[in-house]
Amino acid sequence: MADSANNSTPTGIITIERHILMEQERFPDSSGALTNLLYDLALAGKLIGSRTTRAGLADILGSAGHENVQGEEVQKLDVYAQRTIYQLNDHTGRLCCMASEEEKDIIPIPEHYPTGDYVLVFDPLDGSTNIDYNVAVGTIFAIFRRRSASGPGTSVDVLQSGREIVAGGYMVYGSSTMLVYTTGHGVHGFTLDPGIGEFLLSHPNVRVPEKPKYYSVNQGYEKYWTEGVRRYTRWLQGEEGSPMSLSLRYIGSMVADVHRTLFGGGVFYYPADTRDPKKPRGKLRLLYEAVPMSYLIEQAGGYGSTGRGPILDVTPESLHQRTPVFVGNREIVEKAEELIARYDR
Ligand code: FBP
Repeated sequence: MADSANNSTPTGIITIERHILMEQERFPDSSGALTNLLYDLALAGKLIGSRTTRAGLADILGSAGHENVQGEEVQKLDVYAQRTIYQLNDHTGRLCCMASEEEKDIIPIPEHYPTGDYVLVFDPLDGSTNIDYNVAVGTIFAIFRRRSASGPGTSVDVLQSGREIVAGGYMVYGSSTMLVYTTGHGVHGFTLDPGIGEFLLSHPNVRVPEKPKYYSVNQGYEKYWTEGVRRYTRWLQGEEGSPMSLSLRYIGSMVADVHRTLFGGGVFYYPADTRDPKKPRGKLRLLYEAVPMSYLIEQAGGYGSTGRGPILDVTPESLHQRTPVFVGNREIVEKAEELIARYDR
């Protein structure tokens, strides 16, 4: 059996647990806390995944009847996903705090539980506007090492740039449930075998294909885009003397649109929207959407940009800070930066 230390593809049936353990071998002095944290996220993925597949049957569709800090209608499945991830991680002693798209403030570890060395930030259910239409949704997560010495975690521990990330990934609940993650040594994809309830390694060492296929954007907002973004879109469509002629695909769940970009090549972007002064920086959130997805794409040979520079270089000023997002094949994303720099002074 080949080991993962030299990044060669392990053979045989590789469960996520076995793979995470093999990754841990890279860090001889590791405490195993990160390993167990990733285990629990995989378990959360199985639990949430099983709910989404039965969504039409179980009383899990529709609104939970209140709004979240983003001003969005919270869906019942959002609540279930949020609670599941929180309850699997609040008592383990691995985390000093958490942060979620669904919670206004940093989520403390209950006082009667020990705190640990890691910070977990997550979007419990991404693409929630698609839940009722049986369209793929997902969970996105990023893990950082704490900065403060000990005790309850604070904003110092949470508001870290993407360069400090130690692990990132997502679960996509689509025609199958997949978990895709990285700890900085390549990107690996696992497919849930519902028959045995195990995530099995199905896509080792994922690389963004060199030949891009799709561009992915909500073109319904084109009238609100800047000149640079409009010209960029025409360039992707093969106009403006461009060698490109990509096909358009847009699901409206970032997880699903980035998953397709990671495996099919191309670019997913959600640019700044000049229509609503409240959304000068785009819609997607930096800490628990843009950073983990950029980290994954870059680990797979691609690039993640704000349109003006690397997303991983941005240090968040606030928990729910938004950012324009361009992720995909490096040269295609760099073209966005070039046209935005030229036309959107
Ligand atoms: P949440 O569902 O987690 O709030 O995420 C926001 C999101 O649904 C992304 O998944 C998706 O890329 C985007 O918003 C779709 O926005 P729009 O409907 O404006 O195209």
